[in-house]
Amino acid sequence: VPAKGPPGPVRVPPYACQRPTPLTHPNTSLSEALEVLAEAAGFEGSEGRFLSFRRAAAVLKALPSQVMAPSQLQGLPHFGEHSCRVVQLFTRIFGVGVKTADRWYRDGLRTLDSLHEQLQRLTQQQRAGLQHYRELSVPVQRPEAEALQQEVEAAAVDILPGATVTLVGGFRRGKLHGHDVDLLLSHPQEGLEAGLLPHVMCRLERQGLVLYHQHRHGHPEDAARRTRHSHTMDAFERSFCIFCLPHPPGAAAGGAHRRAVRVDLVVVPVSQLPFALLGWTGSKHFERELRLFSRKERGLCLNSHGLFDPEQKMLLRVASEEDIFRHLGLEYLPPEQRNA
Ligand code: DCP
Ligand code: MG
Repeated sequence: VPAKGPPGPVRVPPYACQRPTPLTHPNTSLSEALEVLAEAAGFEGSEGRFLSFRRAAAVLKALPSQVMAPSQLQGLPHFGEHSCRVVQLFTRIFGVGVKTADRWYRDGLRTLDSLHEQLQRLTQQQRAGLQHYRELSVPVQRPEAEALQQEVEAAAVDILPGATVTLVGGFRRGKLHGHDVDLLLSHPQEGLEAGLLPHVMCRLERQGLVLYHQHRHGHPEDAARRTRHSHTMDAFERSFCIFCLPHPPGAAAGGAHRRAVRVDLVVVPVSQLPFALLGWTGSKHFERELRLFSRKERGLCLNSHGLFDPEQKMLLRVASEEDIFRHLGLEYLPPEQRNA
């Protein structure tokens, strides 16, 4: 290999699911800038621009060396209007999406204080989000997430021996901090996981761990139908929670400084666990491209419940995430290479 001159063009496959994307890479500042632009476009409701920026950022993250000519990236459109910033502020509240934030903005609301004066506008979830806003804006650290996983696992195993609790989301990809803690509950014997979650929540509430929670019933038995119609939202039983950390770092254990953290608990029948693991590990962009790749390149429908072949009209059976990559004709990417 000749060592002279600038590095030649690197071959980058078009889909994020076709290439490894590590957590750390040499183009952080550029990719972060592009992600800011993507986020801004998303908030403006411009899905097309959101995707273009997000895709460019993801490509940068997969490059093995630093980009030498950032001039290629010049000429990107401006963003950052006042309305955009306010909408961004509101959507950082747990339970508030772009639509709600936008409606509040058009109704003249500009600050969190103005929301405190209009609590009747807010759902229970949004009130909880507003109440714990400051703490929830502080990233969750990896040791905190692992401590919570252990608390939930201890409760689950005590109620149902053999129950499993898996830390997914960004932490499974190796991230050191995140905006929430995503946990999958399951049991090696199909069906035994049913009814577990309410008992776990009761137990954790008695331990004083739960500041807020909202239960959603699941319909995982609809998996086949949902996969056929490629629904994006999954149908697992789920609890949207705000937990109080067992031992706040930096404060005396058991002290008054409780620290609120967003937690999602998702109940998964073991037959769907590989799909749920794959779907809940992210990144969101990786998932989006993986599903697009499955549909466009392989004619298969993938979601967190299953993989459906519309020609054979059947769900493909798998025992692991590796099996899913194999079915899709993709080289296996471990969680830490799905940081697209
Ligand atoms: N997910 C999903 N359905 C939902 C919510 C999330 O399938 N209703 C998926 C999308 C992500 C993964 O679960 O791939 C985790 O979602 P997060 O929003 O928690 O994203 P991360 O964990 O990657 O980021 P962070 O570290 O900020 O929590
Ligand atoms: Mg997460």
